[in-house]
Amino acid sequence: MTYQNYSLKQLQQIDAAHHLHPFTDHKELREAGARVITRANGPFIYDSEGTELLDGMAGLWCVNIGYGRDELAEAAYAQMKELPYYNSFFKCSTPTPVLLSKKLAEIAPRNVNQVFYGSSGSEANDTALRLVRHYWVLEGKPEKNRVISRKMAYHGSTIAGTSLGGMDAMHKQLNGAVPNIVHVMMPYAYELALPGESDHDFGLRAAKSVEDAILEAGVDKVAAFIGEPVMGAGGVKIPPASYWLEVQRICRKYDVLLMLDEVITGYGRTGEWFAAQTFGIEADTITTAKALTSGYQPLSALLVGDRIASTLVEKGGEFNHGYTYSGHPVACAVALKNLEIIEREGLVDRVRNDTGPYFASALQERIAGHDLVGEVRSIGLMGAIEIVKDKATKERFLPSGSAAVTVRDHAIANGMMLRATGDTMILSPPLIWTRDTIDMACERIGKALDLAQADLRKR
Ligand code: PXG
Repeated sequence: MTYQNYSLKQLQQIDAAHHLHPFTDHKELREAGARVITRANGPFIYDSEGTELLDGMAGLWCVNIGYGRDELAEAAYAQMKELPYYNSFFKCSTPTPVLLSKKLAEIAPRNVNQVFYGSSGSEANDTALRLVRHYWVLEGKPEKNRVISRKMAYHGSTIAGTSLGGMDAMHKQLNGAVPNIVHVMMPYAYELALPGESDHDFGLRAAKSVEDAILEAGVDKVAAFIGEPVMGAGGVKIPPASYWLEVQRICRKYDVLLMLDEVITGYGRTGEWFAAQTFGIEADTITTAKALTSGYQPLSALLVGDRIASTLVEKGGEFNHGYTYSGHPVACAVALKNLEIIEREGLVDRVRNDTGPYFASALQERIAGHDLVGEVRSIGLMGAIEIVKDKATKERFLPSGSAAVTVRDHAIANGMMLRATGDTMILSPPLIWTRDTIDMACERIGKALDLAQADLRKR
């Protein structure tokens, strides 16, 4: 490819001159220059200088089957030659979204049998919000339009995604959120559990905040509750087992729809196809994207439960919503092949029975004891490491978030791509990781923690 004619410095200069990156302080990036990733294979990514990094984040929570899969490239190529694009508006369809919808209905929880496509998680959540509100209008209850979400939730970066999400910094720049969305506490025991409160009781208390919000708004006003089964960008916050069952009970009691955002947890990450299955709950909508194609193509699928779908079909009328690329034939062909590979290689079972439990014990045994680590936690192949100044008091380093960045920088310098969010290190690797890859990651992270500790002591 022609980029090889450019030096890193040239690429960085052109990048700085013309490319506005997402979630970036542009002045800072222009001073430092971007790291340019040029190729990848299996669990490894390589930058323009040939440096190999073990990718602890599966790209951005998405490359579940790892890099360098010829079969996905071939599926895209074949589909592009046969039919690169046609729309699914105006009573038309193309074969790959049809077949993908059937496949998704097979692997989704039993009450979910319909699919609406977009190209990103944000778009899918926009669809989900419009759909639940439309549902209540069709049911003759238009005043039931409030949606309850949670602080620190991440539901995307469009106006609807940001409004649904609970990130303060994003809300500050919104200058007018979508109305009638409220945010309750997150189920984050490490910081929010009361002294002596069991995980079980904390889960019930966090769920109670949903009930309180419903009662405060008035039962007749609440359309739905939305949540990531495990909060991702907010810091891999894994709720106690009591939480989701109780949230489901509350939603049913007050006839509030349950919307799950499985953009990160979908397609195997927690050791089931969907985290809804891991937590034993049923949802009315399940937002998915990312690992649906392992990130090889942009594609999202909003999985729609029977309750909403049957009203939509039976009460009729046009749902005035859709995207040019809804059901894109190439993206859907890639998704079909990706799901086939996940199945053929038994990756979901492997996470549940082997690598997930091994990952959990490796973090406990090799990372949790480090002086900088307040807590490790994981579910399937999704984990977090809390960075603290004092293990006993959970005191953090100041300024907030700086210590995690120090750890991350040492991790990258030692061949390990990790993400830092606030004071939390995050891991969400490809599901192809083996026990050996987990060992390699723990060794590199351990080294990064040691080096960071030496730096932080000097401060
Ligand atoms: N829901 C969830 C739960 C997500 O994690 C989205 C929706 C939006 O998807 P799109 O495809 O519109 O980006 C996401 C995306 C991070 C990070 O810093 C996480 C995401 C995106 C960008 C950065 O961890 N998640």
